[in-house]
Amino acid sequence: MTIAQWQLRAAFAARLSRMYGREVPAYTTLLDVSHEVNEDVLRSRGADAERLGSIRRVTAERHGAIRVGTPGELRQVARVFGALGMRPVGFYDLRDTAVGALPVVSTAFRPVAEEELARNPFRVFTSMLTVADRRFFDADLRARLTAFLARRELFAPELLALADRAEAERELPEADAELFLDLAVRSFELSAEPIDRDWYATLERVSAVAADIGGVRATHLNHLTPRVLDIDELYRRMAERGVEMIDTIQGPPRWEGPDVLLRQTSFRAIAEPRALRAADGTVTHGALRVRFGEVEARGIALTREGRALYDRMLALVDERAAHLPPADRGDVARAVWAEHLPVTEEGLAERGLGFFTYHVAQGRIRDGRPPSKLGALLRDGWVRAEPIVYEDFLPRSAAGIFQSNLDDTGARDSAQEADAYDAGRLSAAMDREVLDPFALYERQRRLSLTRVARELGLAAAPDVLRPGSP
Ligand code: OOG
Ligand code: NI
Repeated sequence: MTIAQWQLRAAFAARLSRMYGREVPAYTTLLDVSHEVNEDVLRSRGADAERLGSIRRVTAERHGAIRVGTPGELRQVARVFGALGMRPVGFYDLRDTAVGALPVVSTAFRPVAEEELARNPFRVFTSMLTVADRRFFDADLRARLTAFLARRELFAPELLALADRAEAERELPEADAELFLDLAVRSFELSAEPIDRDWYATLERVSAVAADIGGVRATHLNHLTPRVLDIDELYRRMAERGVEMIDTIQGPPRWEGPDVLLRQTSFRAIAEPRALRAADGTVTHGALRVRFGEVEARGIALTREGRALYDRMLALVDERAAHLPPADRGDVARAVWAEHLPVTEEGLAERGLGFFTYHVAQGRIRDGRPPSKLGALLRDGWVRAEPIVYEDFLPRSAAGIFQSNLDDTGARDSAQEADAYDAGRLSAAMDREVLDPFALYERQRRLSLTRVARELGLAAAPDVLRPGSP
């Protein structure tokens, strides 16, 4: 018996979920409430509830978040996720967002092919400490941090060897698969090893995130996030159960039009018992608040134009809400959205703001030859459009999720020059290309148009809709 790559990915996600449920019991509550909400939505909205993914996919869907210290560690993580058919997609710089400065840059590992996403869309938001950024770390701290990180080993050599094999062969024999999964899941458990209290505190003065990454000798899952079909309802029910949630739902507001991109919220980081070692060697039992539970609702992927509009709308909301109480922000956002964004999927497609795939409509009687233009094909019922779900993340929401769980914003010396971290630098560190999410959605759209042309016998694949095109 061999275990295929996608089965390894599904099994890894399921085991990680069981592990996190044991470590963070409130996560189990979050899962229970997510399931309840999803069932209720399915009952009340019927087939429409599955427009952005089958209930089977949505129920199993999770994203995790992990944090590593160095390019070398990132490269190893990429091998572990490579074994699971997950590739780095997107570059997120969290060092300068509107909601604060964090000493990390990130990418997300996920499957990219449509059929792989349908089998299991597990993804992991992965952040790397920007040790070389002088605004956060002065020369002395940088040297100590570099030495500390160089001495630790996050992944067993045996795990990495199995990972390379699984990636090359896209499967593993059952016994090897079992060993791989066991070692992989264990690499992300919270370590019981005592933490050097002074060293942790030194890094905490720069940023709690720096301490969480560089203050300990292992890595751990930071959170695991289920997907829910009604995040406002979930937020209400979690609060009802007495779980302390962060103040807001990040991302787009709730509004009357189609869901786009990603909405996320979380419960506050819980105090977890951790062993701390003092300078004199005595070990005491303290607690650290770093890990939490998050939940998300996914919407339609936006094109570059759509995304630019989203960013402009956010800036507009900031501007208009600046002098209002925080509770009014939602209403301001709804008003801005109503002014700028079409309220229907057709509107998003026609204005070139959202990504869709196109499919020959079945079972309708049509006369004559199909028109060549996409607008006419849709209007005359030859073709129907299906939204592409957003599979990625949002830098500002990510920073907001990080930030909302920190008590302290940390310290940064803005007089220093920022170090240039970009997608190319991450690609080089991993020796794997960080893929452009827009290009992936574009490819999916183009493939569907090529298929439509073939099935309808058109001379060429129709062009995508542009504002004002027939
Ligand atoms: C990652 C925070 C970002 C998301 O969903 O946007 C994130 C972290 O806290 O390590 O997971
Ligand atoms: Ni997350």
